[in-house]
Amino acid sequence: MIVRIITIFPSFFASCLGEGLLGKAAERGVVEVQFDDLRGHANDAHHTVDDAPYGGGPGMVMKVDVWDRAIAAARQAAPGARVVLLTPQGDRFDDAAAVRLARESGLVLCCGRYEGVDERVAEHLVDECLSIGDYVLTGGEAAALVVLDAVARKLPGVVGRAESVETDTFTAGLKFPQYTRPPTYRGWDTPAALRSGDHARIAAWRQAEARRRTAHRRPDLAPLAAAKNVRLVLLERAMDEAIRDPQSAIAACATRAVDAYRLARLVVCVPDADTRQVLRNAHLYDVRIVASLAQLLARAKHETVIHLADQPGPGQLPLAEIKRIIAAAPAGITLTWGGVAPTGAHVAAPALPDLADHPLALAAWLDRLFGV
Ligand code: 6GU
Repeated sequence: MIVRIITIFPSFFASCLGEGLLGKAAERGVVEVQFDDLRGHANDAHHTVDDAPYGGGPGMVMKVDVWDRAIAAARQAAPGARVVLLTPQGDRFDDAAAVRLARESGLVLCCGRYEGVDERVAEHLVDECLSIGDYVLTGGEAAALVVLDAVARKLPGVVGRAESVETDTFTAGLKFPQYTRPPTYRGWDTPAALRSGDHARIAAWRQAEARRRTAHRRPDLAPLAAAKNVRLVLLERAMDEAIRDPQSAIAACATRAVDAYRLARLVVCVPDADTRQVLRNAHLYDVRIVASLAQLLARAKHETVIHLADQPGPGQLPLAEIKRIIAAAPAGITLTWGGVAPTGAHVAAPALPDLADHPLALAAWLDRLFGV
């Protein structure tokens, strides 16, 4: 990936790019970082890049024509690259944005300075504006470095084990705590579970700690973390309608919900073999197609199964209880909808009792469970 940084302070980046993972990534050619000094695009003897703001006020504003020339040169040097202006006025840069930008063939990071950049740069010249958080930096350089680091570690071959990236904080809520030798230091112990050598116990401890921590420190991320282990299974009745009409509200609602709440997967149960084949050939949904729920669960012994009920009935649990069950589940969670409750499943009371089996009821459930 080519990353071109347009800045009035190219030397700001020198030491960071020689060190650590970023340095290695550059060495191996996974990222090629280019610098362009914005002053080189000024058209006067003083290399002026800024001017007083229209309407008055303190400070200076970076000039649109200078940025125009610099960005045009960047687009020529890195064709197809995504051009980003770093500004506290931008959209929030987060882990999902890092994943998205890592798919680009190139990035142009435009570092704003002073009180701001002429608005026409944001409006007409760049592809998007990003901010790294709710605070004001003296310039976009530190932000560009943050973006470059976060994007680079999503590229294959930058972080040693792909697993480290998958278990990153934020992809799955906050991370579990880590310890290394000695086992006890000044009376501070390493948790016994981690020294047990029992892999299942270790995994369970880590998952529980990660969830507890996320819920406590970052409740805003908790639903996202919870949703990661959840697959949504549409049972026969839901599929009947979806098969009859692939544009049905059910199919659309389910596929979009899986994306929106970042559930692990959408699975559909289709008992009829011919219909299964038709669905597979049609590539209608980005889903797993199985003959029955039993087949799906046969390979997931520790799965917690929760059925979202269509009709009010005995033994159903309220939302708060279902949330607790999801938070405490030792392994993955299978949510079923659109049919008869599987034996042994926890049954959640209908989200919208009056709408019974309407797709809106499914949407309401998912939003209450996993909406932020
Ligand atoms: Cl991208 N630039 C500046 N100057 N300040 C910021 C920022 C960017 N993100 C947060 N604060």
